[in-house]
Amino acid sequence: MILENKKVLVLGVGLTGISVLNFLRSKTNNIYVYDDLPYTEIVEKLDNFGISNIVILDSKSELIKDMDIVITSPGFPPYHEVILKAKSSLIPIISDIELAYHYRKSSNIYGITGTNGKTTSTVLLTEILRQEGLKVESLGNIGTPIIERLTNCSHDDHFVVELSSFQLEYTNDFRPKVALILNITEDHLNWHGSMDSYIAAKSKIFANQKEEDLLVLNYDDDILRHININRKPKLMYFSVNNTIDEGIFVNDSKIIYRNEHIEEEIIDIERIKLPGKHNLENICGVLAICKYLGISNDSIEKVLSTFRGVAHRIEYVTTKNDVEYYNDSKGTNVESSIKAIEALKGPIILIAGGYDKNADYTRLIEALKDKCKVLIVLGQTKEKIRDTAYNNDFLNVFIANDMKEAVDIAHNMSSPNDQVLLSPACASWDMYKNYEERGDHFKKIVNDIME
Ligand code: UMA
Repeated sequence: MILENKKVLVLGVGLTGISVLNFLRSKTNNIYVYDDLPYTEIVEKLDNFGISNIVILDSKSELIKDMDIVITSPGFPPYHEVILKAKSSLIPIISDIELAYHYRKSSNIYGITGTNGKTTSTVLLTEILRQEGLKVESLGNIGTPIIERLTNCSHDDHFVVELSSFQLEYTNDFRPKVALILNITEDHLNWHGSMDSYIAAKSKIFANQKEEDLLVLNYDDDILRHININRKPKLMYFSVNNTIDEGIFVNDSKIIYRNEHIEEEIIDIERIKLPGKHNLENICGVLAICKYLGISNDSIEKVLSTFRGVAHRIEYVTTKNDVEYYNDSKGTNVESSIKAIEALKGPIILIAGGYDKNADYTRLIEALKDKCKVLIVLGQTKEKIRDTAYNNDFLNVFIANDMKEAVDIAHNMSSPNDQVLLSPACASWDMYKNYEERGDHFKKIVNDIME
């Protein structure tokens, strides 16, 4: 990809945009930027990162149609005015993933996507590869933009890249050595427009793979078992529900790897610290990659017997008086909170509620009925969740005015073997800057009470 002297428009001045702008400065002098933010805030952001000599465009600018290429940030939906303008002028639009791929210094790229479990799987694979002695880093949707690292490394560095459908949508040539799709369920349909487009975006992770590459798919996921694969990368399935002829599967509480030559036990699931069936799926997907890369069972065992997960995702906090505390502040929608409830053995005291995204909480209440003994609600949605609980005959509901009160109630209501779970099923923006701040606050309050 030749960018020299090309007119490049970068959309967004968030994590992605800033990393792309930094990279482009050595490639061309014709850099333009667009962001919905007010002009002064864009200038301030660019100043903060020492980025100058950039032309800031507004969405009505006639210059947009003269661009040679647009590099978009993942948050820009396809119906954004500027994206539509670029499309109607037939200007190529790519993501930072595509750009970084063209300028990569290493091809050891292991891409992970899926509706749920991407981050945990990305961190887990990174930890196992590191345990094996490889120089490895997690990049992408997890929070470190890919371009900063992939273009500035040695050829034997390894990169586990978490990929969102937004990022994959704008790739053309991107070809990871290994691609893993964990699952596909309905999500981001407002962005993609339809389930078919969402699946098509996810499928781009393997679209350019060749025979020597590996594609790992979840055999238990109907969509993935029937997904259309045109080119033929080596295919490996994983399954937690079925015994399969080739791949990774769970049998008799053991994770097994089987191919035409061997069948071996990798680990007894009793040894695994990460809770939940959904995490077992993530683990099996990651182990398929490990087997392909020839990683030793010793490294796998060492990591799986200690790895407790990623911060804010069913994160174990502490145990006091035989009551366990879990922080799942990343549970920002009903589906992910249901996953958290399913993951714990119970009885659960659930703390939920937060920013109102107009969701329906009926499914949440149905999921918690059998496992939760108490529901504590807070935030903007507290009455709405409480009323849904009442309407579905779950009556043990308490309203808390803030997180401290919620934890106090949970603490007072708990008895040995209970599990207190913060999994709000809502975004955090009514009370906090982001879900991390909310989760950190929860953990601090829990630890203070314990002291
Ligand atoms: N902006 C607009 N108009 C829009 C959308 C965004 O002007 O319609 C501007 C915003 O004003 C802001 C900038 O674009 O200045 C932000 O860009 P962005 O929303 O693309 O976010 P980044 O900061 O670049 O972060 C992105 C990912 N964000 C999204 O996909 C929404 C981060 O994933 C990712 O960590 C980062 O790139 C590095 O790769 C976050 C995420 O929520 C964690 N991802 C979604 C998810 O996991 O569900 C997909």
